[in-house]
Amino acid sequence: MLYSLYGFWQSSCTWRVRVVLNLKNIRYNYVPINLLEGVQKQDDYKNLNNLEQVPTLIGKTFRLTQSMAIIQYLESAHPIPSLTPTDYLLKAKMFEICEIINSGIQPLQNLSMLKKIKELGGNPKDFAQEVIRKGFISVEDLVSQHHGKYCIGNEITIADAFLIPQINNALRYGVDMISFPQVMSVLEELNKVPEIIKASPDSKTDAIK
Ligand SMILES: N[C@@H](CCC(=O)N[C@@H](CS)C(=O)NCC(=O)O)C(=O)O
Repeated sequence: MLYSLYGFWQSSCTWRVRVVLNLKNIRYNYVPINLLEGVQKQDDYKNLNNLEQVPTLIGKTFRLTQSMAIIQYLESAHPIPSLTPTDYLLKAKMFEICEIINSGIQPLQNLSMLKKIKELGGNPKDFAQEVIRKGFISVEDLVSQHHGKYCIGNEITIADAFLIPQINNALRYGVDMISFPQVMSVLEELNKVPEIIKASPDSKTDAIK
């Protein structure tokens, strides 16, 4: 195998990478890191990722953290099929959606952030719902501009790999997604794609059934 992917079945950032690996038909070795048992904080794993987060991708000569960097590497090293629009503006629009999720939603509803909110006396679920809803208002607006099956028109792009796991997080935290019909219609289309179904958390070896 070319790569080992260290991840956790429920981790949305790992899920993004799994979607891209599957769409590019790249086989990989999967190494589960149980976030709920704190394995990400153990020395062996911290030597790979000192932010104590998943995912980490190991190749023959390198180690990469950060799902966006990992996905960019895979997109360059395995360019077919391409998951990036050739049109410059659409490419920027794709990254706009990715970044809303990558830096505007996910870090604010991450496990360690929600633990901290609880420690400070706040309500983690309310907080998570608020940041997810706010982010999806923006994503819904962007997806609506493209009138396609997927986030950006009728080709699957990296934005779709970011979208699917974030919708799952939204549903886990009890966000009512009825207000985001375009986003949910993209999900319906994506759920018809076998490579995407195969990337779902339930099909991972470390999934708690
Ligand atoms: N920006 C990073 C974020 C990684 C991240 O937040 N990972 C989460 C799982 S999705 C994690 O490992 N959380 C562990 C913790 O909070 O203790 C990326 O995109 O890879």
